[in-house]
Amino acid sequence: MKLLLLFVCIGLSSAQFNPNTRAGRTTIVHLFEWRWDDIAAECERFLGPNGFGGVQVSPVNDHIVLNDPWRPWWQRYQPISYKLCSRSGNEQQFRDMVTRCNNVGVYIYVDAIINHMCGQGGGTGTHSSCGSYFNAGARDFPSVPYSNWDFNDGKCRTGSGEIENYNDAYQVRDCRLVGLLDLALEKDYVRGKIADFLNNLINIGVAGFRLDAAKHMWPGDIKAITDRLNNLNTRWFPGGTRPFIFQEVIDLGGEGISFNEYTGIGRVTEFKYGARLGNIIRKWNGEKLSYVRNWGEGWGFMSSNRALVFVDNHDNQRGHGAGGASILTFWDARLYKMGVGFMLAHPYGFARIMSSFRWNRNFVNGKVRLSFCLKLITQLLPP
Ligand code: AAO
Repeated sequence: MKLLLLFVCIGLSSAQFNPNTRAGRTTIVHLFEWRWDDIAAECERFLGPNGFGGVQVSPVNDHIVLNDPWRPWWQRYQPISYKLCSRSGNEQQFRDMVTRCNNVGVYIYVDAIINHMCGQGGGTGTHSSCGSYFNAGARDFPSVPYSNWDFNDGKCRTGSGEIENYNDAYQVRDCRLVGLLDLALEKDYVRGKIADFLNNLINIGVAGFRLDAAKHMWPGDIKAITDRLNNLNTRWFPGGTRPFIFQEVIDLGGEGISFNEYTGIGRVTEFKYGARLGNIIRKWNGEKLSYVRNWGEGWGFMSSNRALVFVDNHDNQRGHGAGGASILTFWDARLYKMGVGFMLAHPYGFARIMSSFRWNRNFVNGKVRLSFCLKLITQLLPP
């Protein structure tokens, strides 16, 4: 009996590391900013027939709408409530996508923004993707509802209220990340609201979550929330299946927080993977492909069964987040294909590939780059 209980416990706790993909399907793809209708069609037309395991989708819930710069992609990382509407589609379209993708064995992983709400300078009004009223200055989000009691303002000890030093684990968890209103995740009430949001998605049929900004949440708080999550919907998954959890923790070494603090809860993004692979493929610092003989743990990466690996992500392919100049992206098409090919062929970690969009690099946040203007002027001038 004791042995049985032990197996049940191991099964329950280890399940969050399992991507829940169908047998033989070993990769998911991030369809960044894709619309729900398009993803549903893509699952049926291409991803299912070609053996993809699943799709990481952009944030699904109500978020701020910004005009300056005009509707940037990152507005979706500023929640206003947990209603399901965004430029990817409404709740009905989301449900339809999950059903159609699940039916062809391609599962859906939601990018969950649970560390914070919108930026503190987000203003007041109904400029949210669902048209919900909010007042960022007053910490008032009635559509959840959250009030000023539910944020970490009193707890952060930096003068600015912002993260000022990444070597201080308290700042990183209790202060604002780039001005984003930091939720008090130790509160039972806040944990409950987040668990309700994620459980709603689980009941609709999703297979797991990317936990955005996990490094900015205390591991104990994340665990308290994931422990409250339902098992997956038995219409598509065996009874007792736990949601897959992968946490965005940027640990390139040298900071106050280590990936190790999170590997007990779920998988963790291994940011060293893309950074080091970029060096090898670009042949920087004299690096060679022959050096990958011990690729993985031998390179100081986390255990393979804890790692979520990727060549680039939605941040570092466009100069946000971390990874550095070595990161391979579609801008270097040949090298990128080599990097992605290597990742798909190598058994280390659970792989995610990237499907994004091309943009004009001469425009930054809606403004024209100076170098582009100068180039244009010299081209227009008579020789
Ligand atoms: C926007 C505006 C801000 C404004 C804010 C609020 O850009 O100016 O203040 O709204 O109004 C995304 C965008 C942000 C955007 C945000 C909200 O990227 O630009 O802010 O939506 O709309 C840190 C976090 C990591 C985070 C990353 C971007 O740790 O969690 O910053 N990624 C996620 C998402 C991302 C999203 C958010 C979180 C927020 O993937 O899309 O933001 O929901 C160091 C630290 C890292 C830190 C980086 C960047 O990295 O280690 O933890 O990432 O700095 O600040 C070397 C080091 C490396 C270091 C790096 C950069 O490589 O080895 O460790 O240098 O210094």
